[in-house]
Formats: sequence, structure tokens, C-alpha cells
Amino acid sequence: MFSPMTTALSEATYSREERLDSLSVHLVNPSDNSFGTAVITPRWLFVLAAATPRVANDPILVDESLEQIVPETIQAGDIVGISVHTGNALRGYEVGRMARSRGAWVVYGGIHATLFPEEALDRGQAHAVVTGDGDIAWGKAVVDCMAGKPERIYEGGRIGGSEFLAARWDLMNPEKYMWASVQTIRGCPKHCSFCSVWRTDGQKPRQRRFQSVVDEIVALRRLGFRFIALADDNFYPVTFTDLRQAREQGNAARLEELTAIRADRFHLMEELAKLPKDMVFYTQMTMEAGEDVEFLDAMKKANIKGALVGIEAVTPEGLKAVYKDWNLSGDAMATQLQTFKEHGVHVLGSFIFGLPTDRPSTFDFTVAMAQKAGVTFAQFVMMTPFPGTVDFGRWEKEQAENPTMVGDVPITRYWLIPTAVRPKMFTPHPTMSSDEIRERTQKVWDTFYNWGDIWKRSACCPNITSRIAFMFLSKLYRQMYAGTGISTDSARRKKSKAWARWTARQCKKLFQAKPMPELASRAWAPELLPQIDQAAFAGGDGAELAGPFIVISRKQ
Ligand code: B12
Ligand code: SF4
Repeated sequence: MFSPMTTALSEATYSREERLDSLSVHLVNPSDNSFGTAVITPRWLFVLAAATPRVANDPILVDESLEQIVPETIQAGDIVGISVHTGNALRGYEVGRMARSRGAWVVYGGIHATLFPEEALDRGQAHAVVTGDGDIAWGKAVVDCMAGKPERIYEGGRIGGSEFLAARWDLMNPEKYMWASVQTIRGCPKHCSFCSVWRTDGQKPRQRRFQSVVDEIVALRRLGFRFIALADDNFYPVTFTDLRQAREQGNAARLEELTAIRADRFHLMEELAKLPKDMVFYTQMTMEAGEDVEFLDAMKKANIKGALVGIEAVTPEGLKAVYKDWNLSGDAMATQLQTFKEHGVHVLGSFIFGLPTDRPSTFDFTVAMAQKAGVTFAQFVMMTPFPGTVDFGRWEKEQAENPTMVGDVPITRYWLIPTAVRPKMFTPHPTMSSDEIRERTQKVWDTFYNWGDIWKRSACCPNITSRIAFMFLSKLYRQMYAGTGISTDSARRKKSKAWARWTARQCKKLFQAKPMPELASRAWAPELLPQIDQAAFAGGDGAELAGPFIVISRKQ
């Protein structure tokens, strides 16, 4: 598909070489809310920067969670890559339409565009959509846009772990982020009903080579980052049950595969343990890791000090409802979570409210369990049917005959409803109203994050400065993520946003470390370097337009 304005302009005014030299590639992380400072770097932005072909100039990165894009920066003929997840799709489409009206090539990617490519082409006026992983496919899309012939869909698929690109941290403004994000593994073997990860990223864990992970962390520590979120789907991909089942089935190949994945996790952690001692990592994993104290001890040594653990529900019925009945419940759950803390790994417990099995008593019971389990942080999210999940499929089917409409949008496309009129809950609960669930959820956030309890929890910090940091962070977390608190009337929203901005600035100072420009890179054996980097290296500067392998990579 051609953009007539671009083609006319570029062919009339420039030679091909001049055009290639003057065009800019923009990568935009859309957001309605700009805070000036962000908690975690949106990793895709810096990975796609690395995937941008050498034939183009360095991309211009725009993170709208910091500042909104300035339309005048986009010129006819430029290429604009936009990432959309469900929550920011509407803003993403607005940015895309704006870019296209200025004569740019518009390409979407990210989880939502992967699930709804036609929507991005239609509502977002895309020239092209990249589905799945962008590490390789983005390079091809850019080259095709430069040639004026983008395809409608590029299937990025699921690339191998050794092909994951290292991010271009040299293009980040370190002043703007509290934590950086580095991915070590993609995919999750589970199949929780509310989660799309196992469907989009697959159930087969794809581990990145640890050398590449460590190199990125060294680059970040040089810049002054010592707090790093490991943006993983599930850091504990092989459980004792998986190993036992493979053994019982006499499946030697499976057992070997699982053992190798597990060994690789330990290898990574050994390498992380050799990094400067002041590093703090944080990841996401299942509660099952509480069974494996050897793993928890390795995490502690590796400075992985915390993990988001999907607890979801505290009753057996609730867990069954979300296909997570392999999680423990009640007192056994509390004990399992305490094991994390005993072995030096703090838990950010994630709970869901609004499950059909929830009753008014569930709210108090949940917060009491969170306190009993000794979780250091907690989040209480409202049940949301995200596309690509089992829950979404079921709901869509129920709605098919007689769809509920909000204006002219069916509720099963809720992300297209303007935020001001978008309902806060989409699936009706059998016994409680949405307002009741929201109010009770809000109360739970307030109870968990009251100053007294935060102060008690801050006892895990070694000194007064870090206790203060802990208290600020707890309040910031509550303010930014307790959705029901931020989204009521506009006056409250404004006040809440101003408060969050101020707190974010204070927290940024607390997280900043003295840059270590002298920190040396590790010398890895050449055969252990990621394959893709070798391909780029071998290709050298002249090998840009041939094929994705040669096009994409830039040696860090
Ligand atoms: C780390 C993470 C977080 C972190 C950090 C977020 C951040 N600032 O980066 C935290 C904990 C803060 C977080 C919060 C939330 N998250 Co989250 N998160 C993740 C996770 C595990 C990894 C994301 C990541 O960095 N991956 C690494 C990068 C490199 O991969 P990627 O983003 O997929 O990008 C690749 C491709 O998608 C593609 N691509 C992406 N963008 C583009 C753009 C273009 C132009 C192209 C060509 C290609 C392309 O190429 C990239 C490289 O291969 C994902 C799970 C997942 N598998 O995606 C969930 C996930 C994205 N999160 C999810 C959700 C629901 C949330 C929350 C709403 C949770 C909540 N209830 O509060 C919040 C929302 C925060 C927000 N406003 O963005 C859902 C999104 C579902 C959906 N349909 O939108 C996911 C998929 C998890 C799930 N359970 O389903 N999250
Ligand atoms: S919620 Fe967590 S454990 Fe469940 S499928 Fe998603 S990533 Fe895996």
C-alpha cells in the first residue's frame, strides 16, 4: 500500500539517496498520561531501536509516558513505528492517524496489534502491521517502507531465545527512568484463564543467552542504573512437578530438555552474582518457586531481590476459576510465600478481584492473607478480560447474540470506547455490582498501603535512607497502579497526577546510582556470542538491504 502524499513528495523532490539520508524513523510508545518520569523503561522501544536497519539513521524514540509526541517532528516520508497493548491502543491509533496525515509510513506492532492486525490497519490507518516478535521483522518493514512498498502484514512469529536482540540503551535518557528492563526469558508453560502470554509468547520457554543479558546489564550499570526489572513472563519455567512427571512418564527427551532449561537459569544467576554487589533485580514468577529453596538461594546470590508472584485468589474456588489450581491456597499459601522472604526474595503479590467466586467477605480475607503471608508489596487488580485469553473468548461468545453496546462500540471492544465513558468493569459479576467491587478493591489498597503498615514492612530495609525510599515507593506504587483511585472525577485525577509526578521525581533520586563508566564488559568466548550479532558483525557495514539477518543488528 502506498502513501500517495509520500510518494509524490519524495519522487518529485529528492533523489533516492537524499531521501534515505533525510528520512527519520520514529518509535512511539503511546500514552494518555505523561508523568515526566517513568518507573520502568518500555523495553520494546530500545529493542526495536536495535532492530532498526543500519541503512536508516538512529531512530527517534518517543515515550509518551514521559512527554507527548510533537506532531511537527514528523515529516513526509518518515517511518513511524507504534507499539500497542490493549490499554493504550486508542491513543496509539490517534498517533498513527496523525503520523499518516503528515505523510509518514505507519507501522504497528506489540501484543494488541498482534491479536488485532486488521483493527490497526483500519482504525490506526497503518500501512503495515508486524505481528509477534519484532526483532527481525521490523528491519524488513523499514527497508520495504524505504523502498515505498511495505507489505500489509509481517509475521514476526516467535524467534529463538538466542536471536533476541540486546536493547540500544545508548539511545535512552537515563534521567527519565527509575528502573531499566532486561528480558531473560519469553513464554510460559502455564495456561491461566485471564492471561494471554501463553497464547502469544507460547508455552515453550525461550531463554536468552546469558552473555547477552549480562552485557546489557553492564551497559546499564555504566549509565548509573542499579535497579533492573527482568521483564520475563515466568522466571521459574520448570517446576518440580514438571520434572517428576517427565520422570514418571519415562520421557527422557523431555526430562533432558527441562533439566537443560533449569541448568541455564542457574547459569544465568551465577553470572548475575558476579556483577557489582549493589545491583537490584526484580522479576516475575509463579508461587511454585517457593518449593525450590536452591533456586531461591541462587536468586538471592544473584541479587534478584524481589518477584511479582501471581497469587490471584486466596480460595481454592477462586483459583479453580482462573485455571490456577496448582497454586496453594489458605495457610499453605501463606507458608509458601513466607519461604520466599526467608530465603531473601521479596514478594509483590498480585491479586485479582471480581472473579465469579468472590463474595464481599473475600476482600477482607484477601488483605488479611496478604499481610499474613508477609508480602512486601501487593497489587489488587480488577478482573479484566484481555483479548487472546480464555476468559475473553468465553465472554465474546456469550455476547455474540445480543451484544451490549456503549455508543456504537460493542463492549467486547472496550478499548475503543473513549476513556471518559469507558466502563470500569466489563463482565457482570453474579452477586456484586461493579461499583461495589471497585469500592471494596479501593478499600483493600488503602488498608494494605496505610502508613503504619508500610512503616512496619519497611523494617526489611537495612538503614533509615532505604526505609524512607521504601515508604515513598510503596505510596507511589499505590498511587500509580490503584486504577480505581486515579480514574474517578477529573479534579481528583489532576490532584492525583500532580502527586504522582512529585513522588516520581523523589523516587527517581532515590534509585539513581553513581554511574560506573569504568565497569568492564565480560570477555565471552566468541562461539558463545548470540548468533544474530555474529551475522551482523560478519555482514559489516555494506550488508544492509539483503535480508533481515544482516539488516537488523548493530553491534553494541
Ligand atoms: C514487564 C511487563 C510489565 C512491567 C513493565 C512494563 C513496561 N514499562 O515495560 C510492569 C510490571 C510495570 C507491567 C505492567 C502492566 N502490564 Co505488563 N507485561 C510485562 C511483560 C511480562 C513483558 C513486557 C516486555 O517488556 N517484553 C519485552 C519486549 C521486548 O517484548 P514486547 O513488548 O512483546 O515487544 C516485542 C514484540 O511485541 C514486538 N513489538 C512490540 N512493539 C512493537 C512495535 C512495533 C512498531 C513493532 C514492529 C514490533 C513491536 O517486538 C518486540 C521485540 O520482539 C508482558 C508480557 C509479554 N509477554 O508481553 C506483560 C504484559 C504486556 N502486561 C500486561 C498487562 C495487562 C499489564 C498491566 C495492565 C497489569 C495491571 N493490571 O496493572 C500493567 C500496565 C502497565 C502499562 N500501562 O503499560 C499484559 C498486556 C495484555 C494486553 N492485551 O494488553 C501482558 C501481555 C501480560 C499478560 N498477562 O497478558 N508489565
Ligand atoms: S499468568 Fe503468569 S503463570 Fe499464568 S500463564 Fe500468564 S505468565 Fe504464565
